[in-house]
Amino acid sequence: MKITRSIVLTGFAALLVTGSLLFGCSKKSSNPTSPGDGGGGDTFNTGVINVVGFSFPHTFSTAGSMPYHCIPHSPGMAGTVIVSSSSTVDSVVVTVGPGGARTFDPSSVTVKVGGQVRWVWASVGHTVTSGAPTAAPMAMPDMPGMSGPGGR
Ligand SMILES: [Cu+2]
Repeated sequence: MKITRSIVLTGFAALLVTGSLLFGCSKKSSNPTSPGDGGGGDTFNTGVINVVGFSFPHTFSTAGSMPYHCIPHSPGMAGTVIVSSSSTVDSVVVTVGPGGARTFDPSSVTVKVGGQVRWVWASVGHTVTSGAPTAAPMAMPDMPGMSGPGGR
């Protein structure tokens, strides 16, 4: 039956995709070069994580303001890591999707140069991806008042 075979293959493909995303994550975090991140030293992309409690640490070696986002919920789900030579913060934890919300909490954190940010997933279906959010994957109307510089 053509239809049955199609369903089976689709399910199998979904398993393969899920598996490769999960197992590919640790590789990416230790070797943070992924296409589309625009290069530079502090790039990362976890892929979609579907495990509550998943933990992704990243050490920031370059001072500056580092935007990041969640690909499926871009551009609304985004945050910033400020890496500052005047900071003394060694490490900080950011909760991903607290209570199922499409947010990072806190959305802006500051660490010292060489400091570590650890993201912990509180709900599933999110990525932590370096870089500013670009266009939404699906066409969405512009959100007035959300495009200016954030007053944090
Ligand atoms: Cu998300």
